Amino acid sequence: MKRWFFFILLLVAISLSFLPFPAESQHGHKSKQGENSSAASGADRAPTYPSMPGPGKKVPVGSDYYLIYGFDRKPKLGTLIMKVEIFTKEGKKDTSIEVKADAGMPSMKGAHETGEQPFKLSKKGDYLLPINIVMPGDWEVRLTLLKEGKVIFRGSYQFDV
Ligand SMILES: [Cu+2]
Repeated sequence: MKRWFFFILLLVAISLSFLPFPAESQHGHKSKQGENSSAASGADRAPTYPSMPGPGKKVPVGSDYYLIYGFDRKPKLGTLIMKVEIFTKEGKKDTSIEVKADAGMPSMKGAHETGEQPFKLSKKGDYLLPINIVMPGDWEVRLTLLKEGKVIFRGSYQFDV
């Protein structure tokens, strides 16, 4: 009888010590899941724009295209025209892609972001967008390319004025 008593006591002690833990760990798991999902949706809201090779250089766009971008003049105060040319991997100019850009000052977030603006296609098949440089300092252009409504490329260019 004594052995049974100790055995039951042991079982009770074990279950008592274990019971609170699953409840706590479940709670902890739940809050972690919440953090994870909010971090994931945060990533959806703020896509990343890797730095592109400089103006005039080939920038790979997926495996099927590349682009070359440039400006009508050295960046300074006033209106700057950004030009983007898109080529197939065979080097043939392509005008089937939608090009957009947002420009702003990384050190003054929210101060003068232009918002995402669409480039206009010229007769020569160049994508053109005027960008207003409203103050000296650090600037960044964030480029987005879409094919059939889907983003196929994001890239950025940083420069000082
Ligand atoms: Cu500023």
